[in-house]
Formats: sequence, C-alpha cells, structure tokens
Amino acid sequence: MSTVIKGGTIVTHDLTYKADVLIEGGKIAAIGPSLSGAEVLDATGCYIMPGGIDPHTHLEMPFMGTYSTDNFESGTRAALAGGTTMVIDFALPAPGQGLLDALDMWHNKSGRAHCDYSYHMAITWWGEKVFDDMAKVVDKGITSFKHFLAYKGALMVNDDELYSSFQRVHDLGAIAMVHAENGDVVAEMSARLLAEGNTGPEAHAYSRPTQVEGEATNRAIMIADMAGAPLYVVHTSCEESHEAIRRARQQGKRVWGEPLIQHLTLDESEYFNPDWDHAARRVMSPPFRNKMHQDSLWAGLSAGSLSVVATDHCAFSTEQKRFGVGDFTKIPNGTGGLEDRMPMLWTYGVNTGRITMNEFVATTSTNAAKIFGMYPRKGAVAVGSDADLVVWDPEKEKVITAGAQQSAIDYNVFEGKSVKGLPRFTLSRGHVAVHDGEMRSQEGHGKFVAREPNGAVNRALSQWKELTAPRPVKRSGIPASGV
Ligand code: DUC
Ligand code: ZN
Ligand code: ZN
Ligand code: ZN
Repeated sequence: MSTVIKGGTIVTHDLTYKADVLIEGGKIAAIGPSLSGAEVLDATGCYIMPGGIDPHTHLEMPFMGTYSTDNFESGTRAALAGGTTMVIDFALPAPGQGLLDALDMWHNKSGRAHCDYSYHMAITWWGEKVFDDMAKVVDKGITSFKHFLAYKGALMVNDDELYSSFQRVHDLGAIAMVHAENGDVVAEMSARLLAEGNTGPEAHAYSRPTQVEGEATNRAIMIADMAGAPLYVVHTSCEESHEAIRRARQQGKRVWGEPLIQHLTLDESEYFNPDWDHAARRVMSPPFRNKMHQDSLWAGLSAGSLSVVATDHCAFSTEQKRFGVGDFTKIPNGTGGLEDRMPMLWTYGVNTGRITMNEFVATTSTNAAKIFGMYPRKGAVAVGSDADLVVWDPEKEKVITAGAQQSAIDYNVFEGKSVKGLPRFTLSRGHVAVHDGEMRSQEGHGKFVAREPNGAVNRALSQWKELTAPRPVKRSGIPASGV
C-alpha cells in the first residue's frame, strides 16, 4: 500500500520547502509537488521532518538493585507518542560476561518494541575476551562502545582499561562513548556527605559538582586523542564539560557532546523541593545544574559545539526511588523524557528563537544518524530513506501530565509544563503509529538496525598518535661520554 503526506512543508537539517512525500514499502519513494497514493495524510499547516532518534535510553536496565520500569514496549510507545521513531539503548554486560551474551539478553528484551532500535555496547570490564568480542559485536552492526567513568565498584572502568578499549575502538573503526564523571571523587564525596548526616536527595547533587564532570570529560578526550578514537560524550550537563568539548572540536578532534532535554529545561532548584518524592524523582547523574550551565548548553546547540539532544531515559517509579529514603546513594539514578524530548525542545528551543527548525531536526535526529553510522537510512527525508517521519503541528498544544503519558511510571518530571508543537502523525517505516495523540502503534513492529562503522571520521583525533607512534632509533654506536 502507498501513503502520501500532502500539503506540508518539509524541514530537514538544512532545507525547508513545500512538497508532498510518497511512501511505498516502508520507504520514501518520491518527494515533489502533487503526488498521490492510496492513503492520504493531511499535513496542511504542518512540518514533515525525520522522526526523532534518541541515541541514549536505558529500557529495562538492571541498575542499583532494580530494573528501570519502562521496557522496550512502554518505552518505544512513549517515544512514538512524542515523535521519536528510533532509540539506541545500551547493552550492559555484567562483570565477566561476554559481549555476545549481553547482546542476546538485549535482543530478548527488545522483541516487543513499537519502533526501530539499535544498541551501543558497554565496556564494563576488560580482558582478552572483551577485546575479541568487540570485533564480533562490530560485525553485528553495533559500532559504538560506551564507557562509564562513574559508578565505582559497578560499571566504572579505570584509565588503563579505558585506554586499551579506546585503542581497540580505533582499530575497529568504531566510536567511543563516555559517561564522564570522576567516580572516585563522587564515591569520596558521597561517603563524606552521608557521614555528616546529609542523607536527602539534594546531597546527590552536592556529591557530583560540575568539576567531576569537567575533569572526566577532559581526561576522556585526552585519552581518546592518544588512542586515536572518535569520542561521543553523553549527557553533557555543564559548562566545564562543554568547554572541553568545544576546545577539542576547535582543534579538529572528532568529539561530540550530547545535552539532555532534562538538563536544558530543569534546574538544580528541583532538588530543594521540600517534598522528598519530588526531589528524588529527579535524581539522575549528572544532576540538574544552575541557569548558567543551562545557558551554556543552549548556546552550544546553536553554535554547533553540542550535537545531539537525548534523554538518557531511565525511568524508575516512586516506589523504586524510595529505596533511597535515609540514604541518597540508594536512590536509583534516572529520569524519563522519551515522550517529551521533542515537544519540550520545540517549545523551549524553536518557539523561543534559541534554535532554528533546521537545528531542531539536526539535534533530534540527523546528527545522531550520521554520528552512529545509519545516515541516510535514518534521520533523513530523502528518496530511499526509511519512512520514519513526524508530521509536526506547530499549533498543537498540551499540558504534560503523568496521567496522560505512555511511560509506565507514576509521575513525569515535566508535570504541568505547557508545550506547543506536537506530532499530528508519527510514522514508523510508513506505518501510522500516532494520529493526533491517538496511539496506533504495534507491539513488535520495531526492528533492529545494524549500523556501519564510521570510517570517515575514524582518524587519529590530532597529530599526537602519528608523532608518538613508536619508531626504533638507529644509532651508530655508544657515545664516548656515556650520555
Ligand atoms: N545516569 C542516570 O541517571 N541513569 C542511568 C545511568 C546514568 O548514567
Ligand atoms: Zn550516564
Ligand atoms: Zn545513560
Ligand atoms: Zn497502517
């Protein structure tokens, strides 16, 4: 069956123009004036954009003694409701577990997905088995490897492991990713805060000041540079981290930064709410920051020094958050946002004039597709691309409430916020998954997307690697003076 989207204005990362879009077999078959098809979707007054790609989610993630509540079923349903048509989740091997085993576990979870998905592979321990498995994982289309510099004693890797893994990433033509917080310092600060009787959720923010993020970002960039690996820094939340990324990019290094919609629109005052549940529900790492840092992130999106807006969607119920009553270090870290990312960014970014519509498309979709090796199959409105599209109504409004959301948790960190700009239609490979807020998505419709290694950007980040590559020195004899 063919579908035509008529009467809208196409918005891509670089172009804005009026045209119809014809879809056949789940792909874009034609773009032009006066197209016809069996099913007609009216896009009058709307923008036709690539569906969103959220390259940072944790669905049904085993973490801090529990599992994040949104799984691939509810999480991808929430994604589609908000205009996002693809997620990239993180496969997390347990210590000692092989990467292919972990991959199987994630494939078992994702069968119920409503939209397409892929994974990044986390490197949570180091050894010969991991080294070998990394090549097999790349062959299966997983071309990005995530490293945690935080969560000491759990997910954290040390610098020697980080350097070894980054070298392997370079050799495989893959991309390194990093959660940049200094886990040793966070552990020390947390212990001290608890010992001093600071047990509430606000102490979570005190335990992770911006310096721990700035230090780890700088460190990861330098180690990636020595290994010659391109580096994607997840959840950049503050100026210190942004500054390191900005500087690296100016130097020609292949480094990308990813602010989250939560950090762009919610600030640290959330942790000082007298309601314990309110504050604990917003505990995530890194924590929310002050306005100065928020301004830095917004500036980075328009300047191009920050590339992708994601969510780190990792949703825990209030009941799960209460594991941390009396000890903030036991509050499961994570917040939701999949359904709200695009409406919130449109409302607070495009409607305020902070970013353009084209920058909106770049940062919610196209840049992620390019960085993670699936452009133009995803992230594009182009003939031959998957028909993962959102028909965006800039006049449609709503107030965000937990009661009306797709996510399975019992609250929403954006509760009460008004948004203007919502999907009229969300299409997953040509299938109408959402029509004016009404869900028509299908459980199990989502497919795994294998990704390409990113050869074009897989170069040593600077001259450093070439200059320091070991070269045996030929000497003619032992100096007489013994120098
Ligand atoms: N941060 C969170 O808040 N949750 C999941 C993992 C992470 O890094
Ligand atoms: Zn993280
Ligand atoms: Zn994360
Ligand atoms: Zn259909």
